[in-house]
Amino acid sequence: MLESLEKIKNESINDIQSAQSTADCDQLKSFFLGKKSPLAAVLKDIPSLPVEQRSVVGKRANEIKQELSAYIQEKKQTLHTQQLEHSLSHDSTDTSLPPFKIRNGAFHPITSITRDICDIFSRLGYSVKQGPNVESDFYNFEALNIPEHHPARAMHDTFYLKNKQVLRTHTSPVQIREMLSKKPPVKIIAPGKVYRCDADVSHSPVFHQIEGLCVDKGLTFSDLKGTLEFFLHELLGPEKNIRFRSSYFPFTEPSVEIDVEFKSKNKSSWMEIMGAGMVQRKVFKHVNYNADDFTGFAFGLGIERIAMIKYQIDDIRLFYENDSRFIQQF
Ligand code: FA5
Repeated sequence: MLESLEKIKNESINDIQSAQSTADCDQLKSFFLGKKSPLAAVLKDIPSLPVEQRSVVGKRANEIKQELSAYIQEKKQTLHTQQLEHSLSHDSTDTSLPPFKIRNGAFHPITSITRDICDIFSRLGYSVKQGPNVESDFYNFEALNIPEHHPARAMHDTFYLKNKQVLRTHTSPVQIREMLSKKPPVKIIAPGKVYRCDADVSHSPVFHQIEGLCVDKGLTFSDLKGTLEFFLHELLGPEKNIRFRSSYFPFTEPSVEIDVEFKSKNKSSWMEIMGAGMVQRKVFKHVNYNADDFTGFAFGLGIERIAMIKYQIDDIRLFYENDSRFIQQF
């Protein structure tokens, strides 16, 4: 038995000597010292030896194990030093090259404006809610008083999915979700992406809106006007001219659209930024609110349009090109 132990040792040392890399050493270590190694097989057989041989063979087997382990470690260290010396003398680095410039990150203007808007409404007591981007026909249209075949569906260039589902065309479905889940009073804003089959310099197929809904006893159109005037002057500055135009939405009555003075390069005009109005009684019916006890106002604004006004950008597509030189300006 002692002879075969010495044979294992000599063969192992021969193999270790011919290892070419540190990875070879790792492989040899598990081969010679692992659970399935020839040495382990000897150790396993010790109980079957005559009693007087057991301690001699066991002692020698453990000594060989330690010797091989130290030998592999030494070989690995030698190879590691050789590899390092080789790469230092062969791989060259030009230390005279200028360092890479690390560019600072910046929030996308849509993100910072969304945060500013949420901040202003939080100060007015609104809480922030979210809804799914894939909506059912019920939440996106039906409950907002836009039944099938209603001409107002044509106002939304909708991406239809299977099973009467759509990519939401506005954030207004969050109004319905909130009212169905809670009794009045309600005071929420809901930022998020919306989708329409529409594209030019001021329209994008994916854009961002923020919905607002306030329901309570005795709210009037003056509350709507006061809230939105306060909000827009906080966001864009007190000197900014805004105007309310009467409009139509099936889910509000009366309805308005709000335009903000828009100066780009050397021309000045108006840009429509949001729709708003007093919540339609039929919408309250869908969510089981008593329209004789409660009134409410709602609004939905386009965040890109606000960013265009605030930063005097005249092409909405610039927001989505992910050019870091554009984003770093804000
Ligand atoms: C609506 O989406 C209504 N849900 C808003 C509303 C909510 C009215 C609550 C009443 C009560 P409208 O389709 O007009 O309305 O869109 C609202 C705003 O989103 C627009 O004023 C505009 O600022 C922005 N917007 C609309 N379409 C696009 C588009 N394709 N790209 C970028 N912004 C858009």
